[in-house]
Amino acid sequence: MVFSKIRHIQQLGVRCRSSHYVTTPIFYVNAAPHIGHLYSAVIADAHCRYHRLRYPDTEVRLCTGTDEHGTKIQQAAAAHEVPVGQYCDEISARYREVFKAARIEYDDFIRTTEQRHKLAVSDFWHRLQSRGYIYSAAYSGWYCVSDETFLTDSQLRLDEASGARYSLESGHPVEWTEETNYMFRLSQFQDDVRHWVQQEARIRPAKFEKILLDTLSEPLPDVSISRPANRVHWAIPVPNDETQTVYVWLDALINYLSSLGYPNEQYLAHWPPAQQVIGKDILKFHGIYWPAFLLAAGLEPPRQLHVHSHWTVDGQKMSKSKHNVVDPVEAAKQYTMEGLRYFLLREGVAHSDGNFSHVKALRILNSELADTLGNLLSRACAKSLNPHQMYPEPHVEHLSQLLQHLDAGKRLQEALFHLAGRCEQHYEGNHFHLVADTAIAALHAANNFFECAKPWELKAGGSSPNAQRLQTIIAMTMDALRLCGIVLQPMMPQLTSRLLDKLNVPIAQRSWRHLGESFAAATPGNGPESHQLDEHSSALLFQRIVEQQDKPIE
Ligand code: MET
Repeated sequence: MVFSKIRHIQQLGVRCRSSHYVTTPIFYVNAAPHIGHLYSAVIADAHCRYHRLRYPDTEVRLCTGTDEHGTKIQQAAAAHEVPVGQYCDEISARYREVFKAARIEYDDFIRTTEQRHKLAVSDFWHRLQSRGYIYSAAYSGWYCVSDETFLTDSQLRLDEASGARYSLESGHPVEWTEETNYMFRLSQFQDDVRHWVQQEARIRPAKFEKILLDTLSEPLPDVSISRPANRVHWAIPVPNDETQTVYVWLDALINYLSSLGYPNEQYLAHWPPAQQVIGKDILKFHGIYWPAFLLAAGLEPPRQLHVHSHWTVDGQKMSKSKHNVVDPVEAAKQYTMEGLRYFLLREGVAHSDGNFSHVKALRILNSELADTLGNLLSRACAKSLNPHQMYPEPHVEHLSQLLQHLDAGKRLQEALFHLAGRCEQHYEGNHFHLVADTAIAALHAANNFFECAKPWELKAGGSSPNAQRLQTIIAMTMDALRLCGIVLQPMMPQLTSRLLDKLNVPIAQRSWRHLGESFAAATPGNGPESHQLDEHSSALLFQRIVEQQDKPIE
């Protein structure tokens, strides 16, 4: 039925470009955003920016937003003595501010308190109900408010001394709950979900596929999908039963549909999501509940889940009680927002937790962005070597001389020659740290080439062989900067745009396609035509961060 709808829409001409729909989780508004939230958004944003550069004919769509219902939000608003609606508005706005500062280029920011979302939830509920997947039952179990989920005995830890129970995974307390709920027949989807999980590159990294398969090796219990309205009032009412409200996770997951306009058929132009970026703590909801809900509703589940790990701070878990939660706005004051984006993508790997340490951030940003990338641009733009402020063309004889007889020239050519291919491969797997490794290695090669070629021993100006050799060295250096600038755009959109502006590279020549076509060092004479640098842009890309005297270095 879904597929016949897709054909129908294609016939209407709605779907003219292929779509690549990417989502971040929608974030709970019970507290202000921290770097873990920003990290999810930065991954999704860098992925989408790469996709737009690499596949310009694809319509890339990125959605994010805030998750605003449930007990946890009710309690947080009460603790702050603010009406819950106002509380949601305030925190949701803070997410938008942080994402704006971090240049998260989203197409939609959805809030689950919006009317369009409520309509989608109601329609989805009807679908599940009319297909016979919902029933009402008395239910009792341990509910974890912080995780917003019921947990089974094997997911709990009992504190012998106090008799209290806690979620094994998150450490948060649980409470015994007995109520009448609507249940979803999750148990019927065991095989279908397993089949979905096992498809090639469905769950990445593979370690998380294994975790899901372990869960699926035990029989899946049916799951409660409503709560009594007198307990959880800040939620969407169950259609035709005002005594119950929709379980916050069912509500939240449906955002991925409502953001596309569901139940209006226009959503099919983008459905299913090409990639959903999630943190490992919400794997069960996206890797088991979500595909089951969709299959039950007759919709196609997502093509891929990209699961990332968490951040520790100086080796410790981030938590309010330890007062070590890193606020992205504060961190950006020290590192700049581009620096913070770079650090998160450079240091974070999907399969294991990253460590956020100030010392490491300083070391990486100073050595890679200031000393390696920034310094090379300043040197190539120095008035003493480049008095007319040009991005020159290489001279063919000098180019072949530098490439054939200078080892550092050969190494630079080699690094640039493989740059696009290697970075492409890394971007395809969201291995941003490897993209950075590859680009920084090419920039090291360019710095080394610059050192070995000794341009300061050559006299600028005129058309002497010396001046021509100097121009060639500058041309090759600027090519390295231009190519690395292009590949790093998804990770640092603003810093690279300043770099490419300074080099006066037209916007139309900053796409992935231009990496291969205009590689002067590998294809002599094929680089951009000699042109003036942009005098209005600064050659200072990234200022070294200097540790304040009074702040101890841990
Ligand atoms: N609000 C959830 C969280 O922050 C994610 C919901 S994604 C549908 O963990």
